This record gives sequence, C-alpha cells and structure tokens, in this order.
Amino acid sequence: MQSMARDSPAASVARPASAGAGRGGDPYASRVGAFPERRQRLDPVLYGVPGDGDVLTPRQARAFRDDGYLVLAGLLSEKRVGALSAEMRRLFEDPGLRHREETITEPGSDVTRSVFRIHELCPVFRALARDPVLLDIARFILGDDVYLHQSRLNYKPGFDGREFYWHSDFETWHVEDGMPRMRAVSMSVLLSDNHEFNGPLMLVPGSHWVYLACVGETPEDHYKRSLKRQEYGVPDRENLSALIEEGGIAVPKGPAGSVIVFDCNMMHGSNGNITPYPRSNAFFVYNACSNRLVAPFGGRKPRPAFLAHRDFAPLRPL
Ligand code: 6CS
Ligand code: FE
Repeated sequence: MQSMARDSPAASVARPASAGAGRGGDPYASRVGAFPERRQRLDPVLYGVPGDGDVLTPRQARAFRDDGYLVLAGLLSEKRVGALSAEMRRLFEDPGLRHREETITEPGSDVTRSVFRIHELCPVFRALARDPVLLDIARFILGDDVYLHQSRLNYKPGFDGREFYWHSDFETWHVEDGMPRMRAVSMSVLLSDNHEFNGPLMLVPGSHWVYLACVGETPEDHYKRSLKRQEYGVPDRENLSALIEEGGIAVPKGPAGSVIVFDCNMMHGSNGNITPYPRSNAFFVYNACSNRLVAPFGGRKPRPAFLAHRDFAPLRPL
C-alpha cells in the first residue's frame, strides 16, 4: 500500500479513512462496491514547494495545499472581463450552438446551463486558457507541464440557473474519463459577481485529502444526464455530512475577474439561482501531462472529446 501523501491532514480527521485499494488494485475505484467507502488520498496536493518562485506566495501555496482551494480576487481587468462576458453572451444567444453536443441545457427547460470546449470555440477563451499567470499557477501546483482536460462556461442565469449537487470532479474524471491520479487543478474564472445569494461555488475545505468511493453502476452515456443533474458518482449523505462536519463549507465571494483555483478532488457544489443576478463563470481544468488519460477506470467507453480532451500536448502561454 502506498504511503499517504505527505503533510496530509487526513490523518487528523475525525474518522480514519481506509487506505485499502478498491477493485482490481485501483486505489480510486468507485461505483463498484455495494457500500460507499471513505479512503485516503494517495497523491500529493501541491508539487511545488511553498516559497519557490513567485507565482504564489508561501502563504497562498500552503493554503491551497491544506484547504484545497485558493481565491485570487480581481485577477483579470474589467476590460478583459468585458470582452469575455460579451463572448459568453454571444455563445448563449447563438442559435447555431443551441443544438450542438457542447451545449447543455438546464434540467426540464431549454435554458442554456453550460457550453463546453470554449477554448476551441472562441479566441478570447483560447487566450484565457493559455494565460501565462493561470498556466504558471497550474504548473507550480502540479509540478509538471499541463494540458487542458476540459473547458466550459457555466451560465447559472438569474431565476433559471439550477443547482450542481455535491461531487468530486476527480471521481468522475477517474471513472468516466480515465484520469489515473489526482494531479489536476480547476480554475473557475468569475464572469459575474459571485454573491452569497446567487448560487456561488461551495467548497468543503480539507475534503480533497479524502476520497469518497460512491455506489451505483454508471449508466451508458451517463454524461447526457449527469451534466444536467448528477445522480451517479455523488457522495452518500453520511460520508458527506462527516466531511462537512470536519471542514465546514466555504463560499468564496468575489467580483467578476476573480479566479477560484481548486483541487480536482475537492468536494464542491452550488445551489440554484432564484435571484435576478447571473452567476456565470468560465471553468478550465489543467491536467499534468504525466497524468494523461488512459482507458476509463469504470470500464465504459470514453466520454466524448468535448468533455475529456485527449490532445495531451503541453499548453504554452500566449
Ligand atoms: O462531468 C464533468 O466533467 C463535469 N461535471 C461537473 C459537475 N463538474 C466537473 C465537470 O465540469
Ligand atoms: Fe464540478
């Protein structure tokens, strides 16, 4: 059994996690057992050394390692946010996009919930994905060259934006996309002000050190439903409640142009939006080139490329 990642506070959590490997020796097997299971993370969170270089301060680096997330308030200029928001609105209104596979509508309505593969659909998002600051942060955290695993716009429009139930992205990317280890980082670029009331991202600090294996066999073409409302690969209430008891719930607020950086295994979700104020963000997932996708560990066919890119060439800053 591999040793637990160094500096993991998991050892201090209230309920010890089992370190056993899942089915077939896969330490992150999920949706295979009859019962949910709490396991230890076996991968480091931060490969860079706090204090090395200047992309993050030592305090920021330690906060990311221990909490699993970091908020960079006001990173992008108002001018740049304006250009990104204009493109976001254009995609929302583009009739040619509405029926393409990259566009996901809200459950029970034809309101656009998300648009995927934005870095290939728009030059401004192509440039944002290659922003030198974002790339430097991803490379520092992951200790490797990175490629883009996924990009998406989440609109969460006023009144119509529905919830994203609690989940670990890595659990899905491991089981359904074939991401071997926890060596990926997500960046949510706020394109509207995130208030406490318009469905902001909710994170469970410290939850990234624990892996919750879920129950329930992944249905065929699961993504056609999970991107509207995820029902498989979601944590059981007992283990989820324990994680929240231990770490609480952080709800980062911030003006448009801020960036929330969070670990691939962070437990997160967001409530619906019944206010007039949209909570829109652009979401980029950077995966370490050494952690490139293999066959999905859940045994089903790989998800389409618009969800799980398989161009593993290292991203270069623009
Ligand atoms: O399935 C996925 O890849 C996507 N689903 C969610 C709810 N978050 C991560 C990712 O965008
Ligand atoms: Fe997610």
